[in-house]
Amino acid sequence: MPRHARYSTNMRKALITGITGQDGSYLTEHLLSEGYEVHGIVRRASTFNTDRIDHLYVDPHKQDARLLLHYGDLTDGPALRHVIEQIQPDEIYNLAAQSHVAVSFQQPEYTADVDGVGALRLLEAIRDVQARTGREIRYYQAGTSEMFGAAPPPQSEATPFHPRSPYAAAKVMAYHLVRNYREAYGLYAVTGILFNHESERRGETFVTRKITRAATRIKEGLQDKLYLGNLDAVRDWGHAEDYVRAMHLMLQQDEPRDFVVATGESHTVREFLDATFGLLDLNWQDHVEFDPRYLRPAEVEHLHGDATKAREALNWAPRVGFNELVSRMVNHDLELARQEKTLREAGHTMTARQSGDI
Ligand code: NAP
Ligand code: F7E
Repeated sequence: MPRHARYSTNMRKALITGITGQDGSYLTEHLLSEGYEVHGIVRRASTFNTDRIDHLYVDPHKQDARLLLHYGDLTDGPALRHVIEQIQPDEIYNLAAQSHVAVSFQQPEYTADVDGVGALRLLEAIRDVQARTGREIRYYQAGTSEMFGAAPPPQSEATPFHPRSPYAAAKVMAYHLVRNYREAYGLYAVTGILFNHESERRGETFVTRKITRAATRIKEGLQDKLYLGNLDAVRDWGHAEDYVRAMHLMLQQDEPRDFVVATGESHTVREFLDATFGLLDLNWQDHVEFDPRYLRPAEVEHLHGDATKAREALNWAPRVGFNELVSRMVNHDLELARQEKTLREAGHTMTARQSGDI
């Protein structure tokens, strides 16, 4: 974390909040490949939390370092403002969030502060810095299909929001703030309304990764049971690598506009189980048990996106379909399970939890 980093003058600069998350890591790869200097905000933690971007990290003392990290937190307005003043980025991608829907019922106030008010803190800082420097800072807000909640499918930009969790309500707040700052102050600020997107880097308590981690560990004899909640929920699952391309495209348009990003293909959690365990020649009914702890006080039953606007205006289309998504996650996690087994057989104590969830 350099206190006085050297910033080149003509290279486009992006600032990513949530850079250590699933999407942050893929977006960093994408922007570096597009020639950007990428800055990221990371939270201080007592353990390292940069696993997903460690492969991209270059010692900031080296002349060619184009990935630079800064400490900050979405709950700390002055620190965010300071980083924006210091970097003066061309683009800001606000991906930081308490992003787990079930957890948002347990930590509603914190979720609202980070996911809702956090966006406001960034927008206010952008407004001030932009007014003072006269240089435009474009802003991307990570919106979500959870904002549609109970609205019947298919959901598009025209579908009214009906949030079903504190997480979704906080994201609706951020959506309206973005729209308001666009209308009131002329900011180039947009919300991408992204449907579920997964990957080999997905957090292990989201249902897809929880399933692929458990199924592959079951295959290797490392665990026997997997505890889940509602198997009937329907989701439109894509691959995160595809979705970060859409984020970048949204900030390259002549006019700031919001877009839905989705595959247009939906499956139940049960079908995700079929696909995962099927690839491993296992029968999920022999291993999956119901645990009411994983039910939510209010559920989002059916998400199915209509991304026609993004396909037409951004020329964006997903490259990874459902079967490839599942097989990439399964192959990756099978390798992890095999490594774990080898270490275990060599007498090493492993720390992986049985269910990957609390
Ligand atoms: P993720 O893996 O959970 O990553 C969240 C990121 O936010 C992490 O870098 C996390 O830091 C950071 N963060 C959390 N609280 C913070 C705080 N108070 N201050 C600063 N940083 C904080 O989420 P994701 O799947 O990459 O999603 C990225 C964004 O898109 C999120 O805003 C999410 O709500 C939204 N979204 C996701 C999906 C999806 O299906 N993945 C769909 C629609 C929208 P640590 O690493 O330190 O925890
Ligand atoms: O749940 C059901 C659960 O936690 C999917 C976030 O990235 O996408 C994500 O939110 C479904 C739900 O994702 C378990 O009830 C059953 O119906 O993987 P999930 P999510 O809630 O859709 C949206 C678009 C975001 O914006 C969020 O940030 O699966 N389900 N059993 C379970 N879910 C979990 N996590 N764990 C279970 O044991």
